[in-house]
Amino acid sequence: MDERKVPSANLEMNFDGLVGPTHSYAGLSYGNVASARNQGAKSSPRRAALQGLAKMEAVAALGLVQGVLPPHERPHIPTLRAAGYTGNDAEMLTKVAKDDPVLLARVSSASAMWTANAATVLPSVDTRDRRTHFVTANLRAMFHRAIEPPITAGILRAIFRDQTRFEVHHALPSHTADDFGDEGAANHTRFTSTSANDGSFEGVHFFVYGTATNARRAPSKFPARQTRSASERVASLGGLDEARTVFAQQNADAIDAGVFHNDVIAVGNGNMLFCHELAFEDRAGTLDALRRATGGALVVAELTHEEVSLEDAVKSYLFNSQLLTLPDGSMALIAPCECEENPRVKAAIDRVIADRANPLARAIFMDVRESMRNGGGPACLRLRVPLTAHDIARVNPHTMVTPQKLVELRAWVTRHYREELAAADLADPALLRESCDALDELTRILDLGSIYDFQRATT
Ligand code: SUG
Repeated sequence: MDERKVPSANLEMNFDGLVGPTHSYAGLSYGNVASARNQGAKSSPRRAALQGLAKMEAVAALGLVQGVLPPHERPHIPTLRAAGYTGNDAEMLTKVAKDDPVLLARVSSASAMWTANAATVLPSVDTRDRRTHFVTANLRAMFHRAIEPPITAGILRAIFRDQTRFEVHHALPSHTADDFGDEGAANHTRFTSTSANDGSFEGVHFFVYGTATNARRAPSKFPARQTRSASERVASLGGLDEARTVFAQQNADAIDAGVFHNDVIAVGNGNMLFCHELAFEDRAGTLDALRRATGGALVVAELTHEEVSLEDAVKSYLFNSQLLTLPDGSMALIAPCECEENPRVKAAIDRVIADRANPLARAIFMDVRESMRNGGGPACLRLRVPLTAHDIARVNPHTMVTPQKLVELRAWVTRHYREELAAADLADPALLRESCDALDELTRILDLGSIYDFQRATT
């Protein structure tokens, strides 16, 4: 086996989504300003995937355990069939491109790359049955994302196979506009009482929602994607201790400014919360509740609107940085390179690093521009899985990023991915064939078995 030795310490794993071969800019996410701004631009699937791999390599080089989640099959032919399209694949693609190009863009989106929206992860130390629970997100707010959950659940089951240690739940049911809207870990943060963040330390679970039946206010322009009812169901599925669970409403004005998930305005890790003063509807009450739940351990680094405006925060995606605990117990911020280019944002990062009251010791700037143009920064691209040493040995080892795996994955991307993609290319049956060939090979590289519909089709 080529994989690295199983680490002996208890660890948090970061699983990044590998960008898929149909990565494109279709303006599909209302309320996500980058997605709207870049609608119709040409994309580079190859560059996007290589940028993602470089980020994985950088995190692994810090001494952390990095994993990878595969793309979903796109264009998603089963969704077209369910919508009444008939004939062979090429005929269906031609017809939908003519009739309904938006539907074609939706079933082609590579949005599964943003694995912070794949699921909410509840580590074994915090759950009633002492197993790690994954609650697959239903992503019901956007059509192109609402088709992700069944494939996501299948992928998670192929990685976390040992049911005595892991449970992968189906997505929450969602049948009307006001029931459980769940966007996964992007609206969930787990705090501990020190900078240690792995699955052996008890956590406080912080759920942030955009809307609730008794919400103080609602956004007036853009949709609130996460509902409080969904967050409560997620907590309940894991049997979390109520005394260690905090629910808070997102600031409605922030949603209207383009903060469509909490991870666009706040990031937490271990005992540190890094956020904007306009993150929560009830700022003081939320911070108090978190301080109480963590027994006073929480360290808050907060930026005022004066220091960094909401607009700059959304443009630079400062708070969509990964806040990581390094092996020496200090923390690093993996930030988008757009943050380094904005003098106000860069100055704010430098100020927080210089402040000895918090554990942040350094920032590393990464170029993930292809993903950023769709509103996906470093933190959107990863799902955190806090594990114990015992359980990390039960994770499918072929999904762990090693130097050798990186060589293999880079060669795979270079072999299969197009350098450039325009909207019209999504109807090209050759793109579908190329994608299926690539994904089929990837399931062997990552030892995932047959996770895709096209691999299981009998006709
Ligand atoms: O759901 N963008 C994604 C970005 C998700 C970011 N995730 C987190 N914040 N955790 C979304 O809005 C745009 C696709 C397009 O327009 O082609 C998109 O789906």
